[in-house]
Amino acid sequence: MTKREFFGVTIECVQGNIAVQSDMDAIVNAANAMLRMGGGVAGAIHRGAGPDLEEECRKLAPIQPGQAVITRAYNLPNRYVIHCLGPVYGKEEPSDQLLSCCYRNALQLAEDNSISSIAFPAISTGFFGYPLESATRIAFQTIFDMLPRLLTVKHIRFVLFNDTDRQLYEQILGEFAEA
Ligand code: AR6
Repeated sequence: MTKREFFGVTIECVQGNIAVQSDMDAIVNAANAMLRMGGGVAGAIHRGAGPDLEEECRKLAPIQPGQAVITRAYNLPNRYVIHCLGPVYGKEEPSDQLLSCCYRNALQLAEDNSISSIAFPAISTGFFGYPLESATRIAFQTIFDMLPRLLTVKHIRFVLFNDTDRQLYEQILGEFAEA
């Protein structure tokens, strides 16, 4: 696990479960439009948070691809959950811009809520079918564009479900770091 610092912000890529990141203020959900439980990341987050999360989400749904909304985290070990609706690859276009909006809007919500640490999953790369490598480049490009303007966010963690995905993230982060 490598931690790197850019513009005073620590960025790291770890293998694990997004629902057990107890040292992070906020975790990001790869949500569905209705902000319901679902599978993958959304399933893990809603199971960890308990039914009160769906109750709060009900008032905020539906959301559009690229949009992000924030809720409390209930039984999860975090203060907030930021729910992003990623694009369905090849269907919701332009997919790259919509995916970029997810990362930008999530980070903006983090700043608006004085959040200092935030963990992201690889939005859209599971059920929504986005190829991992292009999705990873979009995630880093968007975040690197915002880094110089971040005031409250000091720690960004990418949580990848398996070690192959984590290695790809590390490799692409290395390319951005050298650019
Ligand atoms: N922690 C970290 N990463 C995970 C976890 C976990 N617990 N579970 C899966 N991943 P997905 P999407 C990885 O499908 O593509 C849901 O049913 C997974 O390997 O959760 O945006 C919602 O309800 C993949 O790389 O999100 C929506 O309907 C990545 O996280 C839809 O799926 C995202 O996978 C959203 O699809």
